[in-house]
Amino acid sequence: MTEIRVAIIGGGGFMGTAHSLGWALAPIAGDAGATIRKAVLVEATEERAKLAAKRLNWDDWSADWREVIARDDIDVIDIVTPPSSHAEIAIAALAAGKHVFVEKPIGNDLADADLMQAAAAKATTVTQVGFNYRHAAAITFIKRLLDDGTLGHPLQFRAHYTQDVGVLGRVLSGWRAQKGAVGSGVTGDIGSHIIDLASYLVGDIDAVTAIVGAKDPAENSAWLSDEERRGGRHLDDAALWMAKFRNGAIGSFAATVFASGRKNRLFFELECTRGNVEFDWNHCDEVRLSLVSDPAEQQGFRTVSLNENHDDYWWPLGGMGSGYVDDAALQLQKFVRAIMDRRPGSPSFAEATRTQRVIAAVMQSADTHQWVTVDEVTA
Ligand code: NAI
Ligand code: SOE
Repeated sequence: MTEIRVAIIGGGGFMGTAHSLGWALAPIAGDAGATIRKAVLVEATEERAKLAAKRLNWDDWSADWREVIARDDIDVIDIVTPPSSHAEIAIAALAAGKHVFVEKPIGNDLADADLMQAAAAKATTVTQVGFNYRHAAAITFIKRLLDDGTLGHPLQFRAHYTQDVGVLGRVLSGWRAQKGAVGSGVTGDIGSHIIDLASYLVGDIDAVTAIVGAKDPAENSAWLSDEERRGGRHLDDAALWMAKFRNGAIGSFAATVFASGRKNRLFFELECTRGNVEFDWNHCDEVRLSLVSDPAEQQGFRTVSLNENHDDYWWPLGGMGSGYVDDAALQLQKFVRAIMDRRPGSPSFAEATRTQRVIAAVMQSADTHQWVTVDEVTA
């Protein structure tokens, strides 16, 4: 069987742990079509690299990603550094003939994303971006209900991604918060996940109109004015936007880290001509479903429990529970299958660049107070 040899860049942080577990689990939990070697963990310093490689069970370590990309015993470069370094590392890795998996958002801004998409288009290797939630078994099920016509035509998508880290004064990694450092704001950081899900399930977003808020966490007050936000040091901490999809559907989105009590709540409902689905990541083994064709006396929502009859649910018995690590592994397993089949990963650099264009459109609309057509946004 083919062995895929992976090097992870930035492996000592939050996602380094999730991906290390994911790479280990992927070929065990289901058929990835190849075996996986966790070959090298790269970190910013030798000490961090050595410690993380030992803790997360990687064969080797390095503090120099360029040297690792040049090695001919590495097939995949897995980038889990902050977004500002994604473009430089990914473009170098593609030029060296490696398959590239990069965490979301694809880059820090649209200029990065455009360069990465162009590099991927020239390469013969496979790319994928870490929009992990689209791989959950519940999302695979909803996608099938859309593709086989059970739900009919999408009409309205409403999504929230809410967390409490801002209101608690807790920032996971410093790079997330500061303008001019490396952060991409709440729209890029968590809003990007609901844009990805909307694009995957409903289709391309055509235009948006948005309001965003930024806040000094030390101040017990409302959002800064647009002028203060644009001139200050804080990125967007909250965002609301409405969207028109190319296929005529409409949508609304909310993302904030100032939502007391919300622990990584990714929620959406999708109304369609023949039914309605509701998903909440905090209950990720369930889908709430209503079908117009249900008998009159049974109308309303039922809860579907994901089980062994659903694609991407990998236990042979429902009710065993799946979660964040399963999702990390599922996306890596699918990436390996894409490498074996020589087809683009899901989402590819091109799809994730479109998501980055929507993020840029949201920010442009918040600044101009106008509807913004996504295709007209340039870096
Ligand atoms: P983090 O700050 O916890 O980890 C980043 C690591 O990269 C740090 O250990 C840092 O030392 C290392 N690093 C930075 N520059 C480096 C360089 N030049 N060479 C080697 N290592 C370097 O950040 P976190 O939370 O792991 O985020 C990383 C990426 O993963 C971001 O793009 C973020 O948006 C994404 N992410 C995705 C999640 C998801 O659910 N899909 C969850 C959390 C983060
Ligand atoms: C932010 O707190 C964060 O870690 C995001 O960066 C991830 O993408 C999200 O899935 C969880 O929250």
